[in-house]
Amino acid sequence: MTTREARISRDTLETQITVSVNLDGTGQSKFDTGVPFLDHMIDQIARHGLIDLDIKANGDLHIDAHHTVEDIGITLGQAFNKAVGDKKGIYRYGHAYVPLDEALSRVVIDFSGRPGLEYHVDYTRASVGGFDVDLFREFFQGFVNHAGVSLHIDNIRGFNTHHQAETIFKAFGRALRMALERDPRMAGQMPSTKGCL
Ligand SMILES: [Mn+2]
Repeated sequence: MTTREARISRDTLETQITVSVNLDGTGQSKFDTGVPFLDHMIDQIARHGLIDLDIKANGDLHIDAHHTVEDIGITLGQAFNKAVGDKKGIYRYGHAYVPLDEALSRVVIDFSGRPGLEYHVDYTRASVGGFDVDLFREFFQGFVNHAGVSLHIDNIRGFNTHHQAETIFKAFGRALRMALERDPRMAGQMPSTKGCL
């Protein structure tokens, strides 16, 4: 069984980012992004997705975290797209509901090859620990555009913003894991009647 790994570097005048991903990992993660709350959230993807992640980012944080967060989403999407390869034998669809105390989120993903984001989240506060939570939409839009996935994110309830965000990222990790797992009954076939994704 081949290991699905990729390493992508992306340089612009605003950010320099390197992402390494192993979809068949154990949840090991290493971050050096300068945005601690984002690190805490992406850590949930690694842990609950059993995906190894190593992310280094050097962004224009003297302006704000916008470019860095968006570009990490883009680079992570590119790394996933490369690592997942031809998608033969995977479940393709994944979904998860994750609670954290009062908060509950649902994430549904399809490795369709077509980018699409439905993002339905009303944060009760605009920021957590100095992090503007509206940037999470930019993160997911960047990921979706470059991973080529349909992604539906709904925060169903919650009043603590940290909990709202954390349930989204945990559910995202779980949904990724389900979608990317190899289905033994598929026996390496393409999970599409089109023959390609
Ligand atoms: Mn937390």
